[in-house]
Amino acid sequence: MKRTTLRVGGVSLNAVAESVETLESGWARLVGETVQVSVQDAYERFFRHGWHSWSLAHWADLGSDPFQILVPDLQRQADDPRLGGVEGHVGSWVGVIESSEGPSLLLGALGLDAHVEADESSLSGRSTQLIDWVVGVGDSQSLLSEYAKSLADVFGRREVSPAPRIWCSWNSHGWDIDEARMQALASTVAREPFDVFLVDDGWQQDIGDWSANDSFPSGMADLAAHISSEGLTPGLWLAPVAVRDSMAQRVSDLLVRDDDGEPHVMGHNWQSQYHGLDLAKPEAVEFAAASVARAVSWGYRVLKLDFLFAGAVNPAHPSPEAAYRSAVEQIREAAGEDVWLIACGAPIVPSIGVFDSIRVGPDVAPYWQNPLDRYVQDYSAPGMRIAISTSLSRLWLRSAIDSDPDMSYFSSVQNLLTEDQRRMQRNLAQIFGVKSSSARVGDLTDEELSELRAFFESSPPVEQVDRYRFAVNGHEVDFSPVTMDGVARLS
Ligand code: 9PG
Repeated sequence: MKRTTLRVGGVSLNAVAESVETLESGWARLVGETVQVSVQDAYERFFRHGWHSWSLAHWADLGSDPFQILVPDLQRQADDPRLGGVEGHVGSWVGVIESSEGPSLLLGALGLDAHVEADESSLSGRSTQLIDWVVGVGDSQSLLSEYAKSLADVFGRREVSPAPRIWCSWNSHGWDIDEARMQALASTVAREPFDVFLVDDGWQQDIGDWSANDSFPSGMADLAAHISSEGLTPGLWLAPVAVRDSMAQRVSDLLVRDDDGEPHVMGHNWQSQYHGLDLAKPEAVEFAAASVARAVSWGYRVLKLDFLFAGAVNPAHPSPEAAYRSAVEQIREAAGEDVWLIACGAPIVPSIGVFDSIRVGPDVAPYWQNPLDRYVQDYSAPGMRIAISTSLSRLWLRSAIDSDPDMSYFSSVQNLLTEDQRRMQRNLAQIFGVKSSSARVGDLTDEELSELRAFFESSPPVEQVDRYRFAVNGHEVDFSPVTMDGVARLS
């Protein structure tokens, strides 16, 4: 372990690492399992980056306590469970500290598993492996974009083709889907500017049994053929590494287990607890890859792979992310290069280079904030405000991977959001350039329909004015009143 003083971006830093090197780009590279950079001055804010799609990303106040989920059981599926007991300001892979005067300081890992902890004058990184870290000084947003480019250099970047415009069944129909309804909807959706018709959760026998249930009597290949015949690309949702309790017996040997031998609980959903595949086991990876390959063989060309974090949690392994990474590489191979793979509920960095796009926030919802959030403080739960805020905090990630801020709403029916709130989310989707909707297109008013068409048919010029202000098609959009910056509790 070496202590060195170095200058990065005109600022003197103390660094602790196995080795330290300043780069021509003006950045520094550290190597180590645990590293630290510290400065003389005191900083005020910390960019806290959550572990997976639904985990919180925001600027925290270093002078206040960090955001804490109040119900420990919810922590399981909200963020990196390894951070459950940690009290300080800590995030995954990258951290930035910022003050009102002077440049910001970034420490970012170029490895698969890493955390960055902050106090007012230092950033400390730790990984389970000897990995590279980058250190930069400058404007926060540029630092984060540069960090994302370094991630893409290390983990790859999928060839950039415009993200398909997706219609998805989830936010309008939920689990209430069946073959006849999906077929009828495909005809309606085909008349609008969508590329993909995606059948979300509800078609499968069970979480872990990826065959059609009784509501899809002709089978999923038949539905894919129908969707194609309407001129749309068939898309399908699956959670290939999650296993509902009811399925645990059938794949018993493949599950992550606790010390007591019981299958580890990854979270609660589908009116049950669910487990995860132990992706360190080749047979578990084969099982997941086979589920994906089967969906492709049915004719689906867009796959939304969800609850992926359940393949990257394993209390018995120091770096379950490494197993996750090699598993998703095999899943990509099984799917083929030309299938558009969407990662959801996915650990961010280990998904880069494998997936075509990744969800970067929790689910949108037809309400701003769930009143229950006050009691549980779950920042990963569905809600429009948190979805907008966390997604926007990850805008820089686009330099590595297409980033998806979830569905846009167009109707006021069964929707508690104000028109302004809906418009704000649609502007966000235009800024990201990754667009989808679950709209009941057949029920929209003429005006709503023309808004939907304008949204999907245009890619308006976007200019970033400052961190939270943009000009979208010349109109100012200001997200600053809704961000979760400095928010440590939902009220
Ligand atoms: C289908 C949905 C949709 C949605 C996904 C995901 O319990 N939970 O914490 C929880 C989080 C997210 C979630 C469902 C449950 O939504 O993001 O788009 O595909 O699954 O079930």
